[in-house]
Amino acid sequence: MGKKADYCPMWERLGMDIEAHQQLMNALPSMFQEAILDQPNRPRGMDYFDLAMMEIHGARIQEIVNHKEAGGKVIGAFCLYVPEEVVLAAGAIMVGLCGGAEVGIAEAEALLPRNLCPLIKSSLGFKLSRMCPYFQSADLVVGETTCDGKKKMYEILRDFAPVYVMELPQTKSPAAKKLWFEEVKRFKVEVERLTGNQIDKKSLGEAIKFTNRRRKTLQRLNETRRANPAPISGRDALLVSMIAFFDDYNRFSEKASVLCEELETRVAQREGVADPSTPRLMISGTPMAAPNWKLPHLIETSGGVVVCEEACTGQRLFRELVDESNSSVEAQLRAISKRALKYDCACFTPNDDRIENVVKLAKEYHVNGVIYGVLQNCQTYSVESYRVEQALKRINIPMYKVEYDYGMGDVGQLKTRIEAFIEMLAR
Ligand code: BJ8
Repeated sequence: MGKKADYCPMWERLGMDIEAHQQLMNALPSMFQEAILDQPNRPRGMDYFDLAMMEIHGARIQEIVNHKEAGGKVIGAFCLYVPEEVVLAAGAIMVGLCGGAEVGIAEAEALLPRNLCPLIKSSLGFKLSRMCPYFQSADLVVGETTCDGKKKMYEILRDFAPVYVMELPQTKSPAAKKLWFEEVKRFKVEVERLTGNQIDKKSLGEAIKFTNRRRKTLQRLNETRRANPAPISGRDALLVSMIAFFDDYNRFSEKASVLCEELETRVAQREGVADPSTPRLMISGTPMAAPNWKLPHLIETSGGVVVCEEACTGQRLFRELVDESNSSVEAQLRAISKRALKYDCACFTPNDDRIENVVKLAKEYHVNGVIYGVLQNCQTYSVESYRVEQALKRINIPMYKVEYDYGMGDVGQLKTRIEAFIEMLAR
């Protein structure tokens, strides 16, 4: 390996708090080593994703800065509903801004109630503490009217960054679908204004193909996880999903395809990361934004293996494709809006789609149990756990609900409870 690049001048130009950021960078490698790199029998194809995570504030940011210096724009978002195809079609780079670490939470709690979901506090905290180069690079931050905490946080965020909010309906009625289609069109106009680039059917068609290609690769990867033994750990599969939110689309699809080939060979040879008798678990619930691999880490060091994530950092990220057959911008935007409204975030009501989908995934991935993970104070996912549990009971799959935050204080207690659940599954 060559000499490590010095990114400090770049971070300084982005207005980051270099000292505080350095402390974060010093802490991450040992966490990453313990949770990810120390796992036995990892696929070789993970090397790229390890490097991408280690360089997440380095090499990828350098590419983004180069893009900005060449006149390109960067758009950050916190939710899968924000149509990435529109951003790509205008030649901009899209990045995920959801915070998955305790970083900046103290700063955020000076402005937000303490009893708020850690993802919201961490997202604002990353901006306030000037420790996230993605936030610092963003020319526009796109919010959405999903949960109440996020909606109100965006009002505060406006004091610190340019914010644009999309109005997401919370039902799937014909009127709601119409509203969302109008919102997608309004977003296109905003992105064109920001970038100075017109979106036409060619650029939008290509963007749809790029994003679909990434989704299809992730679908292929996840297909392999139906096999027993599981060819890849839940932590590694989550790491791949996390990188998808930051990486260049083409490069990501290429590297993930290489990994898929290796996993398919493993499946054919019945080679896996855990003994075939290991209890197979699905994680269902709130997103696990980088570097929050707390739940899969706990599960996989407690005798289980994670084979599926029913979450935005899992199945929801790649499950639906956009129809590629449309030949006008209007029809393409309609297809983009239709795809998004097939998602089943817990902010929707009623949300039968999600309940049905959890059951379907539990069967398809042959899971023995479900860990329902909710970030503390997330009301929508917490309340919806009741219906999910009832549906799983009907197919005799036990579910265990855990609420957690980004700190380490609850790790011991969570581990004891998760171990007991997995032991019960193994009997
Ligand atoms: S589509 S899951 S990315 S909104 S965990 S901040 S819901 S209080 S993140 Fe999400 Fe879009 Fe839905 Fe997905 Fe609020 Fe709950 Fe916190 Fe959450």
